[in-house]
Amino acid sequence: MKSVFIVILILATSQIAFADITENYGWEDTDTILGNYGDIIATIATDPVHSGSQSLRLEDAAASGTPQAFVAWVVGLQNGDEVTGSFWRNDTTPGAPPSCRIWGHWNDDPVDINVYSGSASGQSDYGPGTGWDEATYTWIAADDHTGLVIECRTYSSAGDIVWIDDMTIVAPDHATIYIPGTVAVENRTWADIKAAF
Ligand SMILES: [Ca+2]
Repeated sequence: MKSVFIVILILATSQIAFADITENYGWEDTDTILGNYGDIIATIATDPVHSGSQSLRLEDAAASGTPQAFVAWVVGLQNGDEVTGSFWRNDTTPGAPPSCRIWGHWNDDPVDINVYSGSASGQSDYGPGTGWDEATYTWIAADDHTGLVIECRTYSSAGDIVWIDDMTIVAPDHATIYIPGTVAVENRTWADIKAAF
């Protein structure tokens, strides 16, 4: 009888440990991204869309390098935590830019999205380039990192445009997931971009 209670206790504890929270965003509102690194112009589009009536349009505006649009931010992570991110991307140029990938970097400051605490790696494939496909990646928190910024990286020339839609972020329930519209985040570059409109 005692062992039965222990098994039940272990099951109950593991369920608590693996309880997840999920946030979805389909760019059906006016909010675009949480921030950026490198020059990237983020606007709401109405064509193409994966579902609903709007998507996110990302235009590479960087003279060189790979600009990043910060589309989600997870804070309160502990070592071993799993975070899965996905979004649908529209790419109609097989094997050639424009392309995009879901990627991430650690951010150990829970109040400043612009802090960079090292690469967290991301998706390796650029997708088939035949329309909408789902980009996804799972990160495992390690080395005492407490936050993860999830990016859409665009490749690879100024003027390249990609669209993304229907993002889903899953994280342990002791963490907090920020998606566009849930936190007011600005940095100078983003402010400059907005001022240009
Ligand atoms: Ca949508």
